[in-house]
Amino acid sequence: MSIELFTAATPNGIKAAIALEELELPYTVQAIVLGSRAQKEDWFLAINPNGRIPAIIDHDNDDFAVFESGAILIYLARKAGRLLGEGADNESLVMQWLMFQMGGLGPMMGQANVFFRYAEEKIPYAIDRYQRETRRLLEVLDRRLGEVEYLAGDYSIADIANWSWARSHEWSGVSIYGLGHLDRWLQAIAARPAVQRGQAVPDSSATPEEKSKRAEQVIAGARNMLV
Ligand SMILES: N[C@@H](CCC(=O)N[C@@H](CS)C(=O)NCC(=O)O)C(=O)O
Repeated sequence: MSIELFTAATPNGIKAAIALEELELPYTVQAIVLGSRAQKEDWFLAINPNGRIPAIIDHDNDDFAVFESGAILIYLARKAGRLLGEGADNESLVMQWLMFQMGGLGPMMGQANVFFRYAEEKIPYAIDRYQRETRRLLEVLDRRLGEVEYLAGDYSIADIANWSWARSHEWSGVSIYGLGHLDRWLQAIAARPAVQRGQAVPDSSATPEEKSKRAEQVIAGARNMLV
């Protein structure tokens, strides 16, 4: 009995896998092919009514299902009793920076990806709007990381959530030039073995050819998803 993770190799998807790895919780993976719209099928909507990944089923807890990546991270951290901040104030700091990602960085980078990378019609106003907002949010992270080692002081699920998005700034067409604290933090988290294992779930394309093929598939899949 363990946790069943429904996921794909996207920023929200790897968040859950990284948390499971960091928290050393046993899990199995069901890879969801987003481009084929498996996430919109009835069996999946019964697990996540929003029809998106990630989602989990906890088979140790009466098959309790959880959707929304932020809620998944909180659920897993509570289950393992780690990475959630100790004491009310520290837990609040973790929540603040987790919500910052869920309500800000994720949605803005997601829209930057749509208009800059996936949409066939290139709309300069929309591209500029979401890229500028992404850069602004990355600057907020940089300032914070100039004061503390990790977003909530100690390493937590807030770092996992923000890192999973911030690491792919190039895919959104946003530079982190001049953001040295952010760069330091990006590299420190990338070096963690659990993060390396989690970010390779559900697949890890090794060669540059495979990676470039995967990028093309992601764009084609995203266009199919956006119809
Ligand atoms: N707020 C949700 C967003 C989930 C989400 O947007 N997932 C994307 C992948 S990163 C997805 O499943 N896209 C497929 C679709 O839109 O059909 C969360 O954080 O879990």
